[in-house]
Amino acid sequence: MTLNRRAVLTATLVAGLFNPMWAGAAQPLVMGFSQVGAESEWRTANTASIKDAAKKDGITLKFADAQQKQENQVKALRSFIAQKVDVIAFSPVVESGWDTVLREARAAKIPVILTDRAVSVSDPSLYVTFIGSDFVEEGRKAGRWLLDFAKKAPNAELNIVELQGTVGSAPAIDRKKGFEEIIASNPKLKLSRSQSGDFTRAKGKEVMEAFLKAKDKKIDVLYAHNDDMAIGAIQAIEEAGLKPGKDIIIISIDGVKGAFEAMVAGKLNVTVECNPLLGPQLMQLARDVVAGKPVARRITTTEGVFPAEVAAKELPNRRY
Ligand code: GZL
Repeated sequence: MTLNRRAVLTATLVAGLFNPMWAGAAQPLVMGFSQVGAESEWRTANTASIKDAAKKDGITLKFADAQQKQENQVKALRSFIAQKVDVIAFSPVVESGWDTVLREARAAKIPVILTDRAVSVSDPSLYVTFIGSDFVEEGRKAGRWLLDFAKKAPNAELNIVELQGTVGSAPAIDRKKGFEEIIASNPKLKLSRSQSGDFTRAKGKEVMEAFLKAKDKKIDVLYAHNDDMAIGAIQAIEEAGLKPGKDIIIISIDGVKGAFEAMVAGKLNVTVECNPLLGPQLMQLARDVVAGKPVARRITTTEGVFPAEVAAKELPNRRY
């Protein structure tokens, strides 16, 4: 064997000895993440938080955007199972229809973490834990703000219209439930119309236009399940020649920058915070789950309520 060939062979062997595979270095954890879509400012911030955290944490992230379609999420979860990822995390676009694919993940011994939205399954052991907000409490916070607002004119009946989130989604179901639970204590508060705007600005504007065209009763209050629909509705209200935030009081949820800007402009009255920055907690949770450490079944984020009066001061502090 020539000197040259021996040198090459030796170099290869030495390099091989330092291959992390052989050095016993831990392989990066691989997470499959199925995201609802890119329907709102909140979702954009949520996705950024997850991607940034995975990068910082050295976790290999396989990310799939479902464009708000459940069938795309089921396909993504099946693909993650086929790729034998270490852990699956996802934000389920709707609550039902997950039992079969979650059973497939369990059969493949891949743990599943729910983030942001919950599922309704026959066997809760099909997922390890949930990290996200308490949507019922968010609805209650919106209702409590309105109860307080109504005290300014105790004898006035207030006609409320509601822009619901995606039909069948946990936030839409629970935000409605919490809001109605609270306003039930004041018979002057009447919810006259309620329709889904699918959490988007475009649909929120379209449905608000229809509410305004109905002209059956003067609308006093709009309750929107997220800021993006509220911002779309603000456009419809202005195009109808009315003053949003004054002629129609607007209550929404998320606390995105666009909501703070609308409040500073006097067009939105309050936003209930729903924290999308779950990335760092999710990555730590994934490591703990894969390591077999015990984790809480439900981890909820702490969130505030931001009325228009504090918007200008708070806006510079907003991280999403
Ligand atoms: C809530 C999240 C909702 C946001 C919307 O945690 O699921 O979905 O409120 C988003 O903005 O579309």
